Amino acid sequence: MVYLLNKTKYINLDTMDILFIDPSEEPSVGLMSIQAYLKKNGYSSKIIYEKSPGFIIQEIIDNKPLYVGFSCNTINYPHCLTLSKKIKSSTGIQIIFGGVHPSIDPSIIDEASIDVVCIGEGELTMVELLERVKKGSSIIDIKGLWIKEDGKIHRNGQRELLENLDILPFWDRSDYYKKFPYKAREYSKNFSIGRGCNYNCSFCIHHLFREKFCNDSNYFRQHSVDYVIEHILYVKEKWGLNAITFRDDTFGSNKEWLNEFAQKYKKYVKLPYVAGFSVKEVDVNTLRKLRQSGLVMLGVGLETSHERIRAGILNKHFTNNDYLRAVDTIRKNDILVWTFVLHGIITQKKEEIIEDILFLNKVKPFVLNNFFVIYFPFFHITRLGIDKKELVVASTKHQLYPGQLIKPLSNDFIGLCLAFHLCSRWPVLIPLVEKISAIIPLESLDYVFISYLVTKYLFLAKITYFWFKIDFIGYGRSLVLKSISRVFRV
Ligand code: B12
Ligand code: SF4
Repeated sequence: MVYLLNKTKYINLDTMDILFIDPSEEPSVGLMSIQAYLKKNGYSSKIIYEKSPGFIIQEIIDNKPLYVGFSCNTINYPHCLTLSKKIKSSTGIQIIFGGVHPSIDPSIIDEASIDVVCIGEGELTMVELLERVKKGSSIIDIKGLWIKEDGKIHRNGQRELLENLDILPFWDRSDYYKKFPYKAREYSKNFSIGRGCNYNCSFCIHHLFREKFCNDSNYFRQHSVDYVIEHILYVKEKWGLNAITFRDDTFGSNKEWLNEFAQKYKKYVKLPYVAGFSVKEVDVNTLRKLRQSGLVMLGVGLETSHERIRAGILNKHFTNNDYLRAVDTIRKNDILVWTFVLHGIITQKKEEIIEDILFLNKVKPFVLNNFFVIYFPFFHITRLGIDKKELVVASTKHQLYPGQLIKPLSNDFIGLCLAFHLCSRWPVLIPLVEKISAIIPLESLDYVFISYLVTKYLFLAKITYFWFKIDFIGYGRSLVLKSISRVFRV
């Protein structure tokens, strides 16, 4: 197989088509899906999980790919850009950017080190790109791509969203597990049942994607139940599996689908699993069936106990009573409650954080994840915050990405959020936390990161305790195997 010269320094002979770079801690599911689809269509690719430019450049020299592809969100985009500059200057290879951030801001094509930007879903687009390159035909009008050629930028329209997700092969996890063998031995592995979401919360990506890619009717899509079950069985056979975490935005959207899923999952898989519903999707009949099939913990987002903020700012429409009813239904079905709370929402005051603490004290979820809102560029909440003049540029030291906007918060506000778990367990601590935090300059610390670490490690501790409780031997075994393979890299 001889490839064309494609404006790089290489003429590729029997080599790789694309080398993908994923510099994040958590693997990009999107890349794993593109890699699988490329393989299915006869194209070769590899995903490397690396941050070091030296390593990446050596991989390029060894594999001589046609393209290098980066997958990035807004937070890791600056790092990907720096890497792309180094790669470009030392190899001259063609570089593609794709993922959440390039999809919402394709103007990054103006960067000299970026040759192609993929907007939206990448599977069909990448296959078309490689097909055309190999045939030697022009690539400048491929849907879903912005392409730079001879100094001119071709801004093509969007590609339609995939209608039938079942045409996609299962995610290709092999490069990830090769690089991190201990991850293959983790007790619970991630799966997904579809793409998109039926809601438009202002702090989440979906309202932007919906505006950009489609009309409402085709945005939320699901795999067939059989596809999901087969994916699970495939992973179980290949790498082993003890429990499942469904990473979907809204697992609970389609009741008919869930009924079929509950039956087949119980029959063919029967492993404990964790999933997330939106509050209004919680209903007793569905939960009963899901519980019988293996559902052990269900996530429901509260975000704030303030109906005014929830509806008016976050665009989430349910009442506190709806939420309490949902929690009650989950508990009655012997399922654990996992919930999410947001801090630093525009217009939110310290007194409202205290009310959130007291509300959560009533709810007593098994797991509580609390985060500060990240005001991502273009998101509706960010536009609202700018209009209301509530946001300022974060200090350079604490920016998650250049120019990040934040809502300025007082010390005692931040203190209450950092001690949110403690205070919601023992509200009597509230005055003490307020007093202590008023005298510590918390706003000069990286409190977003600190709160992220607190919530992440508390979550890990709870989930570890939980898996131990339901499967002492299985979880213990997977923990030992994981530790051994982490140490010896086997
Ligand atoms: C599941 C999920 C996670 C999982 C797994 C993440 C992962 N890396 O896949 C976990 C829980 C680990 C996670 C963590 C985080 N997440 Co998250 N996550 C999601 C969620 C809900 C779904 C992602 C997904 O699986 N999509 C389905 C796949 C198929 O789509 P995709 O990844 O976009 O990939 C397609 C295209 O983008 C494109 N594509 C992607 N990469 C490339 C590369 C090339 C070269 C090409 C050509 C195309 C291409 O093709 C793919 C296939 O069609 C999204 C919301 C959403 N729906 O996007 C948020 C989301 C991506 N997460 C977000 C954030 C902020 C985070 C965290 C930073 C949170 C935190 N504070 O820790 C971390 C970052 C971790 C990391 N470094 O990746 C934000 C990103 C916002 C932004 N502007 O960047 C989102 C959009 C949620 C939101 N707030 O709206 N996340
Ligand atoms: S329901 Fe969840 S996934 Fe859907 S838009 Fe709201 S926050 Fe995003």
